[in-house]
Amino acid sequence: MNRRKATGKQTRMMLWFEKSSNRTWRGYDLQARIVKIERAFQRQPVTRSDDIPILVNTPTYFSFGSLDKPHDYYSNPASMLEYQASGYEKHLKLVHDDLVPYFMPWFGTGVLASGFGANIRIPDDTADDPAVLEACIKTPSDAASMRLPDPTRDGWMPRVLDAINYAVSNGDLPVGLTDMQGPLDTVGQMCGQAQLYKWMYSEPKMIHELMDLVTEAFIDWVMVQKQHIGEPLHQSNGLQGAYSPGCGVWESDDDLVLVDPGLYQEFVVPYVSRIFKAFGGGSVHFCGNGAPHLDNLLQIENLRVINNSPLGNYSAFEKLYKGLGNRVTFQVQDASSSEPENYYARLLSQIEDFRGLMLVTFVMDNVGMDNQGGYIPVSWNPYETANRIVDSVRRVIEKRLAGEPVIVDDREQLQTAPSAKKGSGADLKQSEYPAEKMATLEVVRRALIDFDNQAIKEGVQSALEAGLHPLDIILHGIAEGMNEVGQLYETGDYFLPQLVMAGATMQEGMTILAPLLKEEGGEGNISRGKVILGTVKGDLHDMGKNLVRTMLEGARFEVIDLGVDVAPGEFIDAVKQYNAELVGLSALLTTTLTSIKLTIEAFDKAGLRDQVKIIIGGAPLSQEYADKIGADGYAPTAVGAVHEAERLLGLV
Ligand code: B1M
Repeated sequence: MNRRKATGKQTRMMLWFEKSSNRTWRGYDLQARIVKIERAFQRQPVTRSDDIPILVNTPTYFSFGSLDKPHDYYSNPASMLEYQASGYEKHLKLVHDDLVPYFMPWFGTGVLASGFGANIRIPDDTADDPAVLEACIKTPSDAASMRLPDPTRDGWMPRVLDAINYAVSNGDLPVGLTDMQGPLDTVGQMCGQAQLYKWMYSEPKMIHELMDLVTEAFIDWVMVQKQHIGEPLHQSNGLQGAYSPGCGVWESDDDLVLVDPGLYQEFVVPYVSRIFKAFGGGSVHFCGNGAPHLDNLLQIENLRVINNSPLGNYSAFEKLYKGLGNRVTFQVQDASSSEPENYYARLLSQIEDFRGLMLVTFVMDNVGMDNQGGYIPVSWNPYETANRIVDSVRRVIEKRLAGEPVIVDDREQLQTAPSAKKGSGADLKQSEYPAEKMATLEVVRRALIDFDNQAIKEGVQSALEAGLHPLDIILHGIAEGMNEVGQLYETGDYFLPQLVMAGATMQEGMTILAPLLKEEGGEGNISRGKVILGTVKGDLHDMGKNLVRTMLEGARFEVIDLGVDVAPGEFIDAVKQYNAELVGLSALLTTTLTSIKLTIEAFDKAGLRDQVKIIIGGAPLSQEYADKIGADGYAPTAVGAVHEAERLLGLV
């Protein structure tokens, strides 16, 4: 890998707000809010609810959940600047929060990865964000050929610089950094997340080299942006929608919630520490449960801010917040709640020390968050919603400071960890084999749980030598093992990388067994049905879908995986081509729920609806929604998808 030394000429640069004349914007006095935020960064005592900064971004700089982005938002810097500036002006007039405006040059989550060659999907409409569609590293030799990107030339980086330059020259807002996916997320986008997790085990040296290169590129990229902005290295005009005076950089580590603490410690902590050292401290962002990573987060050097969306997991938030022990500023970033009083009462009910707490929520035009952290369609006035949030949070904190209990509406259940579902993925009965044969099956089952590729080959070989039929090895060894792996994931004992590895181990076993079954004409016995699977149009999340594929394959379904961003017509063509009886649709975005509905309608229109059963799944979906749009099945988990497939095909 070729390295280029990052250059960072930073002489006498000032933070925009450091000049006292800059503490007013278009006639709005920002002084009090700036001081309040600075106090939160110093983690000064909180004696009144008004000491806590509440920042409500309306309208948002990103497109997800937005109804009014101009059509040229991503191609014309003037348009992006005008949209944000006029939005801030309206906001400052109507909302009584602590927002400090700055221009966010937003181009989606894949800018750094695009600099290395990852392909970005340009959204069809402006209610969606640009994001990486395709990995650029498919083999270890691709990894070895990676070079540091040139921000003036590569991928979407020049667009960001154009927007920064335009805003600096023509605007009156301070300018901040673009989206900064950290090295873990960026390498995940470059390799594909599942491939990254496999390589963390099989090619650790290569992944460390990639993390090293991407970290260097990240630092270089921030320095270049700061030079164009005219901002000091150790300070920032704005990070992820919030004025964050205590640190120079932020990094998004969404994949933190997906990998286990061991891998995160080895492959991420040292690299993020290096970034934060270069900028005098930084902020780590992630959506979801970070509690398992408390020790890792505490090991990151120069960590100044945790920016987290707890997504309705109240106990995880409490554990994380208290565990950090007021050593950092904590920004709660959840999307706006549809019942703010209730939501924040639950979230803050066990918190006593409010030093360093900030609320940095955002209001989307047509999507809100329910009390379980699920996103729901809404129709509301963003500015009224923002004021409701401010008032609700202030009331909750007032009560907490006065030592009064906050009244929590208990009609809805608090989120609890999903309970493991009992039952097998492949309708297995415990066989009564002699001990010698059982021992070989146990080796196969165990190999999957330990994702030991050598052990599964040996186990399968000894099972065959002991006289077991290939189909029995699949049924009583492989399928049972995979089912157990799925349950370990659902109970939180395994994380995504372990599932990916178990899937790869399963393939090793199947490579030996499938040809044997084929030879004796029993191929039909392997496949219990053909499934066309994909993430629907507009949605690029693929990890849940990949897990569903692994679990279905483990339960002997033949899966034709169409990938992400799949249009209704592509599902229909695949059903015809493979004569499949089952279709699986995955969606992670509330805004792509309509794609699920449109896909089902397209099957109706094509006259194929009676020939296939359709299962839907993904975090924003529910049985209720499945019933409403006429899906045949719904599963909240990958193991559940197997149960649904079996039920719909009459296999149980
Ligand atoms: Co995004 N993202 N993301 N993201 N992301 C979420 C989903 C979000 C909840 C985070 C948040 O609240 N801020 C939010 C969606 C909100 C909503 O609409 N409900 C969100 C958003 C908004 C976005 C962007 C719009 C951000 C932006 O650009 N403004 C953008 C969208 C891009 C696009 O798709 N057009 C975006 C981008 C990204 C990354 C690229 C950075 C990355 C995706 C990488 C990838 O998938 N290759 C990413 C990630 C990693 C997440 C989180 C952190 C993790 C999602 C995940 O993979 N979970 C997520 C927040 C969170 O959940 N903590 C978030 C693990 C996976 C195994 O679970 O997919 O739920 P899941 O699958 C489960 C079940 O749902 C079920 O089984 C699986 C295992 O049991 N299941 C099925 C799934 N499919 C099924 C199908 C079935 C049956 C069951 O039958 C067919």
